[in-house]
Amino acid sequence: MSDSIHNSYALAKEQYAALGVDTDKVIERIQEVAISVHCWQGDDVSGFERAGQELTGGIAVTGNYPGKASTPDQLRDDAEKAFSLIPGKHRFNLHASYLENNGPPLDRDEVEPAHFQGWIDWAKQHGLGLDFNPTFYSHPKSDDGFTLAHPDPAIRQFWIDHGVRSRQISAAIGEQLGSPSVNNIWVPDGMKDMTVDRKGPRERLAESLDAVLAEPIDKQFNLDAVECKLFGLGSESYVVGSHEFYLGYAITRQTVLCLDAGHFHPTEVISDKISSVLLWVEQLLLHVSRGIRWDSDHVVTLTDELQAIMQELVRGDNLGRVHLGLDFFDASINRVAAWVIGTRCAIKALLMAMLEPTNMVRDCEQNGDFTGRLALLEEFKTLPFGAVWDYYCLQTEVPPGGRWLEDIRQYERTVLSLRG
Ligand code: RNT
Ligand code: ZN
Repeated sequence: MSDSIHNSYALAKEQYAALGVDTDKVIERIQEVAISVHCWQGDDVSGFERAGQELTGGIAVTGNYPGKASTPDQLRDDAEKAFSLIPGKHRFNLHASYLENNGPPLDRDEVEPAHFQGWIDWAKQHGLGLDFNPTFYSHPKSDDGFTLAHPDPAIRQFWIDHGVRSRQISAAIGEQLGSPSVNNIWVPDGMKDMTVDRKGPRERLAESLDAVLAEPIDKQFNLDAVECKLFGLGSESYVVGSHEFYLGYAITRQTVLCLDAGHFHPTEVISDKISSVLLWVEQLLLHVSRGIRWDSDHVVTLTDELQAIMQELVRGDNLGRVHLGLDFFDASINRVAAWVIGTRCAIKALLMAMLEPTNMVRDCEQNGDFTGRLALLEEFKTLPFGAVWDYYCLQTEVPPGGRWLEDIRQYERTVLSLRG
């Protein structure tokens, strides 16, 4: 098997070289790109605050595949399994609700770096980076559908305090791991039906965010990001943190802007937004996801849009300014496999983009030869990209092709199926 992969790679390398693409260099380059793998696919966005906590905030997980992680150790085991089947060195993206608290129950406005030390030590041990998110949902104080924009100043203050503490945790993570942690703020605030006062909540959200971000923190340790959304379940008519809201906020406050692929109108794509917003904000965070009808969070697959996103990052030379994160949750399939499928697809799309003989089509475009551009772009689709992917997997000691699935099945038999 490994012989045939080497042989196929040698042929592919020649074919790409004839088009001016150095596949060895691409394989070197792609290893520098870390994907921030979201913890919440592993346990249906449950977290470890309380058993049986209901998921709220306008997001929903469907399915009841057995074997879900219900402790931090189980989630780490599952993540390690997933990472062992994904080429490259990556990051793990935590939510505040994934704390480890051995003391008396504490509320969101009391979380501290100490509650994440287990995660930090684990990340260090495995050479992973970590990112962070304050958790503004699944909590009694978010049950009205409002958090940072809540009309009650006391509730607003509670969530501001949570935001402040989350930033401090994120900074502690970044400092200990020697790599800035992106702290992404997403709030579910919005209304189900016709909203008369659309301005007030937005003014309050801006003011609360300013309070959350007031403390100066070194960007070496923590990077603040804000995430917009068009609608959620129960916030169909009005979302306070819309795209326009956060675009303006990120520009004026110089934060990172987060674009989630599932957070726009179904015909609207984030791939076309990247080159525009990068003119005005310094850095982007992408939540790579796959929206289907009402759901913004299906497992990422190798779609046209995923390829278009990665093409934008590579063609536009934007990788240095974009943090690549994943955001999906599916409980109807093996959750560890979901991580592997989504992350491998993201990396595959990136590899495809890096292998593209872009200069050839760029020349066509610049010369007004749109026939040539279309013809070549279609021809590129059947270049032997799969041979390079398999070789890359082999080089990084993860299973090429579909062989990782047997590993997952084995893990399901020996670990997941034994969980209560
Ligand atoms: C929700 C946002 C947000 C969440 C995570 C769990 O619509 O996409 O990013 O998915 O924070
Ligand atoms: Zn998201």
